[in-house]
Amino acid sequence: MTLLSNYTNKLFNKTVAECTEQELYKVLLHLVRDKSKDQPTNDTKKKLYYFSAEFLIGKLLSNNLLSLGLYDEVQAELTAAGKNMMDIEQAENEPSLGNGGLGRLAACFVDSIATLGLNGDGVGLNYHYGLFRQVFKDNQQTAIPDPWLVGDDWVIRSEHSYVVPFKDFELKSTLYDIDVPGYKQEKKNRLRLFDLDSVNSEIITDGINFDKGNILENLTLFLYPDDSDHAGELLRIYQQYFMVSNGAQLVLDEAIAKGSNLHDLADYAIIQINDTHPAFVIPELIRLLGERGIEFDEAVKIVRSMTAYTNHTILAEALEKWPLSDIEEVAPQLLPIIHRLAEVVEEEYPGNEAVAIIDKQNRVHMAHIAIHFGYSVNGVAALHTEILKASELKHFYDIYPEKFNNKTNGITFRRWIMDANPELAKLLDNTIGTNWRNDSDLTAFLDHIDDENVIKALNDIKHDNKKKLQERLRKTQGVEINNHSIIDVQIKRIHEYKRQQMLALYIIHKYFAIKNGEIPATPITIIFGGKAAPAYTIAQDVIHLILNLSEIIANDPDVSPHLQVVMIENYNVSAATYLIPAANISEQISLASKEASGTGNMKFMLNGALTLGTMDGANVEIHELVGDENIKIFGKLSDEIIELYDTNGYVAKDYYERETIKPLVDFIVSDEMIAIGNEERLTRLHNELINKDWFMTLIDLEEFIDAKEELYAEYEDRENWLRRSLVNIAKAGYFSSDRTINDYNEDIWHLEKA
Ligand code: NBG
Repeated sequence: MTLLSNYTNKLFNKTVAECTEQELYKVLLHLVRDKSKDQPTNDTKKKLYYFSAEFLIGKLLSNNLLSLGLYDEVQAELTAAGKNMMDIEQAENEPSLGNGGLGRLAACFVDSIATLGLNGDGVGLNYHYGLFRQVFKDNQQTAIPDPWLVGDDWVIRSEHSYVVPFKDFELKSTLYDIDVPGYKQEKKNRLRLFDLDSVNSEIITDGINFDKGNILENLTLFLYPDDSDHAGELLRIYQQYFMVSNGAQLVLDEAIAKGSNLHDLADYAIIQINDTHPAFVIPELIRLLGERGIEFDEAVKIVRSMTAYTNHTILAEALEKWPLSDIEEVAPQLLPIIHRLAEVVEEEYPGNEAVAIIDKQNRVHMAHIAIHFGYSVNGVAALHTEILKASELKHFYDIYPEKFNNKTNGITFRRWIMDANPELAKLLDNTIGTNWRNDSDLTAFLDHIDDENVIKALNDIKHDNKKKLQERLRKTQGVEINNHSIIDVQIKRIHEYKRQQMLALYIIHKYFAIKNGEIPATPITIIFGGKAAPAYTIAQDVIHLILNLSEIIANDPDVSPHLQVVMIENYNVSAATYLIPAANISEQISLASKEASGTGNMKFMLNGALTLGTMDGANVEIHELVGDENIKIFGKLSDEIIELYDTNGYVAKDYYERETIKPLVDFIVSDEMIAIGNEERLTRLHNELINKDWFMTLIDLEEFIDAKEELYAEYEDRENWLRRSLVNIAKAGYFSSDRTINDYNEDIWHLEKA
């Protein structure tokens, strides 16, 4: 009996060939789960706990097959039985435990931590319906629940349970685990997700609405529930406190089990706080240590030597500030501790309001707690860390320069090349050998820049990937793309600073040009994907604009053969694994200074797309690695932008009045657009761009248009394009999350390797 037929026989009494795709998915799920169940967990003395509100892990089947070394054998058996892994994967629900960059980064990190043989678990919540599932209706985004927990899957209920005290009641948690096998590792780690048995989906009505006051039934329904009203704000605090109290109890339990007397807790545990959402873990740990007999001062010292904070954005919305009165309503037991922490800071830095824990409006600054009472603060790309030091967190850098460090983000090569682009992975094996699979070093690929066969292979692989994408879009969205077109992609959360609206304005420009008889040499397909937060109106207006443009162009026979606009519905990790390997152009066009790092930019680079970007986030480092010729940079620099904010120097209207820009912006409210769209949304967006434009769409628009035209023209020299693509791939090794995690470990965690 073979590996698979053993299971197909046992589970369905069929041969591999007789099983349906659904059945084969079950078979592989059981196979992988059995294998990883048998693996021991990492058990070195000191352990890392990566606390995060989200883990955007993506489908697990292929990735775990790869890690466990089963992929090739399974693939061969499936092929022999006339089955195809991609079809089988369709049966897997994508876990809905994350939303954006920070969540995807956390997923790459747990993969790399396990792969490097480090002892480290992720700690978070088991959301039943994720953020939401995005559905387009009337060219607008609507949100419905995204049920992904279907019983027989990767999430395994454990025996662990803790009691979390709230003001009016106590909640008893249930811990669920997802195994995280490292690539070719004997030992595994886990994702520890806390949940509540009483949560009840029946309270959801009308999209993703529910009674926000009903904590017993709503606590882990959704990630980032709408917090635009008071009840929503409290719910966020309930979630955060539930996560960290459970997590802290887990940390203490595990340390004690390994022999800690708690005075030496820092020898057993390190907590990495992923953005501010888990920052309550600091007062909570102090409280729990107090309950176990450790005096406040000592508890502060302990916590100060075992917690570290990562900042993921300079946007104010992510530096959470909770009113003291809210915390009092949810977890009043934290208040005395927070007040004492505030006093400690006041004693240490008297009168320094900029670094106070509690501000004049009685709000608690979560980032301030994390910075004062942790030992490390890191940004996620070189430029971002410099901006933190020089402006956003300058007051902290002045007092704690030694705490600040940079950890440029990374991506796991298991998912983003081995799994997403197996043909490219094979080409690398054949040209530079297979070591890159372990050490992520791709530089030897540069030696093949003049090898015609390699260049041709790169071309063929890209084209194959375009065909796969075409097939997927046909199946999932009923959209037909041209697999001979330039594939130009912007995928990420919809946010004004990321400037999807600028790309939309470019599309209008191109639409006019084609109408005017300027036909592109190669047809162009521009693809967007991303969700807009339900309470973020302008972001939804941008989606509306894109969907309208897509319709107008599709219905215009003069333009549609040359230009197509597609917006992916419910963009997620699986969609990304199809889009990125097929892309020629990677749109990284945020307003300089605003994108902390980006990680999509790294995935595109690794898969041979050329970046069209501003000098922002990790684009700066990509530029440095590949050189001017292999990236297209445009737009204002971050210093100029920061200066403009400081001096209120940007006036959108001045740009709008330019004759190159006005017609593009005005097309948003043209008769043609209004005829198919929602007038209120379109007028609001038009108005916003002219009168406010907080993220300066118009400042870079002309340069952006020129850069795009140049890049499209350069695509016509296909050989040179492919050589540039090769350089991007060869230089992408630096962006392996294994490198990032190694850096975290050497500078912050100091865990021993298994
Ligand atoms: C995001 C930033 C990205 C960055 C990721 C991971 C949040 C709050 N921030 O630029 O916007 O790449 O974090 O660090 O998701």
